[in-house]
Amino acid sequence: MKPTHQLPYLGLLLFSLIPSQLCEICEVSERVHVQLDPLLDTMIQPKYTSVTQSADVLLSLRLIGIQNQNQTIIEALSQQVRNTVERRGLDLSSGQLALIILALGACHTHDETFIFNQHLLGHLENKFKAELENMEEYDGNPLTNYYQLSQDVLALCLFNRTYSTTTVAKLFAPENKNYYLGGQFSVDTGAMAVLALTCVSRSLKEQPKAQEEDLESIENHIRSLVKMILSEKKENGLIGNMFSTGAAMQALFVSSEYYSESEWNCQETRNTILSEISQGAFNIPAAAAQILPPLLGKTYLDVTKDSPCTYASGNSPLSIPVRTTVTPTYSPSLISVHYSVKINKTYSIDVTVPSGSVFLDVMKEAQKENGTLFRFTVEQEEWGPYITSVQGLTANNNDRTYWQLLSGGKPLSQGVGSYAVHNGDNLEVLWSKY
Ligand code: CBY
Repeated sequence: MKPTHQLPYLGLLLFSLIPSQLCEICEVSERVHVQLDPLLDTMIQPKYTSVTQSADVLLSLRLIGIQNQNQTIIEALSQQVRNTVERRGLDLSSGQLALIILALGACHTHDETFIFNQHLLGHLENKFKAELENMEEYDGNPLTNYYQLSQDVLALCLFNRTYSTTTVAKLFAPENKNYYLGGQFSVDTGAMAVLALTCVSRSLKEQPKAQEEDLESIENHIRSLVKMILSEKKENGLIGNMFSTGAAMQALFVSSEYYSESEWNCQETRNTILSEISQGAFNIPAAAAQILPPLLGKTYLDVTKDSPCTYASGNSPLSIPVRTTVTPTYSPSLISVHYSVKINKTYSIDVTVPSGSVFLDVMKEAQKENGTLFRFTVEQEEWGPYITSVQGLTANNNDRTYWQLLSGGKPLSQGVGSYAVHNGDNLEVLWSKY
């Protein structure tokens, strides 16, 4: 009799072990930690070009837990992030502020006092409110996007601030158009939403009088979003594209009760990512910082865990490699590419640039040759330069317009600062709606 009685408890125990087990199975083993060195090398930059780059890197390093001898690096990053807040004040988008809070709040350090003294969570509540007001005024379009709204809810939830769970349940319904960018389900966005909703559902369950209806609808949203994320899995294991796979892995780690083991081969995903790393694919700080935590089994939900962040397997944290500077010794040859600006009409030009140039160099060269047709403006974002206007026509979130980048008619999965152009490329910037 006895063993049968215990079975349900055993089942429960095993069930509660699933999420952490899944991370451990997929974690990069200590033996191959050197394969992560290129990421750490990319993340540590002498100068970060956007306000959130240093926050992204700080959050990532704190989550994975690095060796004590590297603490000065962490301290310098934290100082930079705090300076940003003091310099920029409220002139940050909601998601940027949320990311900064996650980075400063990670691992319970003295930075928590800074969050408190500067009332950062109160400011975030206001910014989240402003996003909702904008949605009411502009046909459901937020000031920023749903990736950032998810970051907002995640930060508010992790730091136990007030927000309406009914609003969250309504806002994050899987059929909402904001999960789609250019008609395509955005894996990054869906994954960040799963992290936020998981935090909300876990904290609802802890409350004595759970709001059953909200909880049920939030759990249904998580289930649907996980399905949508898994349906973007490619043959090689990537989910969406290379740059959304890290967020997708985090989402799948925290939601393992919503899919079966056969639906995701985590090792395959990890191995493809490791091989991409060895080919230099994650060569900008944001890309490196976002892929590192899930490779070590960490997620953004670990930010406020009780135990301070230490490396998942206990005793051997990563250390930052000594920078190897590579000085190019070759003199570049010239390549020629075709470049067009498309609005209703197409404006084209052939330009010559040194080999090794990126999309932005082509745009600059075209602008030099014809400052009317090819003039453009650019802003520094987390992932590098972002084109805000061409020929004076400016992207606008309220009407979901932007300048889309294409090569050979296909949308690029890299920005203007990182896409390396090839001889004979047919590059386009296309006035589009997402
Ligand atoms: N982060 C954000 O607010 C951005 C959220 C994000 C989903 C983001 C991808 C994912 C991430 N991890 O940060 C996102 N992109 C969004 C929301 C957008 C839209 C921005 C406008 C808005 N409403 O806020 C928009 C306009 C649809 C968009 N991205 C455009 C583009 C193109 C930029 C072209 C330009 N004008 O300069 C581009 C190049 C796609 C194209 N072919 O035109 C693009 N994005 C790309 C490639 C990317 C990926 C970058 C990968 C890389 N190696 O550089 C991306 C990671 C990201 C940044 N976009 Co958007 C998605 C991917 O490929 N997985 C939070 C905040 C705190 O920083």
